[in-house]
Amino acid sequence: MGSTQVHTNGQRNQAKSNGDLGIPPAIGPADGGKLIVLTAPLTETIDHAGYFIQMGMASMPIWMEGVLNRKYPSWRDVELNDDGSARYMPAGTRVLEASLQREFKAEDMVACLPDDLHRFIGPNTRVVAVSTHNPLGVTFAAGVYTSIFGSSKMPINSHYARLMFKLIKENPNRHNFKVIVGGSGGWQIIQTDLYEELGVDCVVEGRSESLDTLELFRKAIRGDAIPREIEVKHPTTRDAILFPDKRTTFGVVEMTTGCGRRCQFCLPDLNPQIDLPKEQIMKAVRANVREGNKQISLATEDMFIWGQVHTETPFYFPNREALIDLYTDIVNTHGVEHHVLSHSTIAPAVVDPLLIKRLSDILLPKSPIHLPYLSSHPQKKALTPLIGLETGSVAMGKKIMPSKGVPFSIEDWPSVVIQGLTVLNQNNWFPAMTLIVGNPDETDDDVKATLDLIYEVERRGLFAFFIPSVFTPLHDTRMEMKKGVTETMQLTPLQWQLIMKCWKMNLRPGQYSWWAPTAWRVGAVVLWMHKLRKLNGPNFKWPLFMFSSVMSEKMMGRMGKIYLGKPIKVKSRKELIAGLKPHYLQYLREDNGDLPEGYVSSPTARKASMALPVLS
Ligand code: B12
Ligand code: SF4
Repeated sequence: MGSTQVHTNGQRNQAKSNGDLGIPPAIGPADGGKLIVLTAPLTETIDHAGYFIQMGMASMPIWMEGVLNRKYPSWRDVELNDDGSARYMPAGTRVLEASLQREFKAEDMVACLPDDLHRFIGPNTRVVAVSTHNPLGVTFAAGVYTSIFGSSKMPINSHYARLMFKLIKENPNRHNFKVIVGGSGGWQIIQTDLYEELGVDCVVEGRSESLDTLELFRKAIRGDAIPREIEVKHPTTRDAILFPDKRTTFGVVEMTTGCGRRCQFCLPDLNPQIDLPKEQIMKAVRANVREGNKQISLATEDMFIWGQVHTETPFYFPNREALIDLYTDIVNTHGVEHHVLSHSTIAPAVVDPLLIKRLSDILLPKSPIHLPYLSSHPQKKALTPLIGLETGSVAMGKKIMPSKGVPFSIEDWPSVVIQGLTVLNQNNWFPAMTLIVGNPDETDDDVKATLDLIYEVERRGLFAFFIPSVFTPLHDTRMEMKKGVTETMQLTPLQWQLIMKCWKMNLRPGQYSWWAPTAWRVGAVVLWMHKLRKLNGPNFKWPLFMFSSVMSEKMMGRMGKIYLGKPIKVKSRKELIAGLKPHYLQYLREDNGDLPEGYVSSPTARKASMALPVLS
């Protein structure tokens, strides 16, 4: 390793996806192989076509792989080091590697792609450690789209994850080593009990930094029995989180863990709320560019809590100066050509609109995302963080996410979404917003309230990519035992309408040619006649017709086939602030305006506002 030469291989796994699983010849490596071999599915490792390619592969069924092949003919190309190890791996694999190197020698381990496993697994190998994000595609969003198209079990990513497991299982040295799986998707193997089929000995839930993880590897190497499932502790301090000194897929560098808003369905929120030290983040950024990465993305549940965790100010009032300082230093790091946002929440855009403006000034020039029909930036650049909308129903919000919009009350959630999106759009942020359809006990009124909000967004000319997914009770969350909709056949006409209305709105920027709307119309109806009609049942029919615009929504509404949405009363920012608990006012910044008459902000907030450099 350490070499800078790059190899590509456009043929990776291609033949296998056509059913011919070319297992490599049964010769082991000349040196007897590595003691520990780390790997991850090809489709979770590639990073050259942007986040959307991986998200697409998580949701599209394998029979649609040809579409991707045509759009990204070289998606299988990956860069290798001279010894055949992977040039970049998902951040989870890299942190695992760093964690193991506290105990085992670097030369005894390797991180490689599945197609290269045969180069490193030999008689010396005792552990094959797999990191996976979403191996079976049974998570939210991913599951629903494949099931709409017909095969809920085999998204493209899952197909490639299974190929990886097959390669490991059929390796001639399999009897000598244990297969240990970890990562955010490990729970899918536990829940589906696919240990035998995939050839997995143990699934680890939790972080690799844990001393229990090290002990597990020691046991496996000694040849002792290991448990099938083990839960290991999450570090509770900033310094206990490790940063790899190597290149990661998409240049992912951890920024925070946990969240703090306590949504009932959320898994990452169960982790301790930690914002990671700037020096460590910057070191990991430099390691990425040193190894040829041009892109950086900070992994977080909510970028806006960074710099405000366990301070005297509640975490939902962003630390403007700290965020500006961090992002400025990242995008100005020599070699960083692109920067992509990951997750955030929407209330901070209402709390501190000037922060959004300042961040746009810093981040837009390095954004690789262009949205020509939406962006007012001279080069049409845009920022697209992932933000949870989840529901437009206040009643449902109270049940599943009462603190989602703090400091604002969940009663004001629809107004917070509209005002937040207004600020974001003004600054060329066009977020991807997730929605949950089919929550436990969801009524028609809840779905109508969400549709009202979506129609309000449309009426106001605002834009977000709305990504509806069907409720999935994630393992270990506070809603683990709850049951919602389990098949697309069970969706009501209103739930289908919500899903199809979101997608119709998402396609707006792509329909500015004369032919696109017609192509969609014809394509959608033909697909419905041939396949979707049977799969998704009668409730799907009118929402699909609405999606394809075969007739106007008004007319379908008059015929009683769809719900047209009613205008909602949206509070202004000033009205939202007027409804805040009085002691919160001290944390708001005067330079954003809208404070109650005669209010004087606290010395700290005032000082900070004055100290801020003006960037424009
Ligand atoms: C960056 C990111 C992405 C990126 C890049 C992913 C990549 N391949 O690098 C993109 C945008 C492409 C993406 C896509 C998706 N993502 Co994503 N993503 C994240 C995010 C923000 C960070 C992931 C990360 O790198 N974290 C940092 C590393 C260090 O953490 P880690 O991977 O968990 O690794 C630690 C442990 O898991 C463990 N570990 C990891 N591997 C191993 C292996 C062994 C053997 C052991 C012992 C331990 C171990 O140790 C590590 C730390 O020490 C997380 C949220 C989060 N904060 O984690 C969501 C998250 C993981 N994603 C999620 C989802 C749902 C998806 C999608 C399905 C979304 C969609 N519908 O399209 C897709 C699936 C993609 C696919 N290929 O199938 C969910 C997972 C839910 C779940 N548990 O099933 C999360 C938690 C977001 C959320 N809030 O719900 N994602
Ligand atoms: S805001 Fe997002 S990350 Fe935070 S608890 Fe809610 S769902 Fe989880």
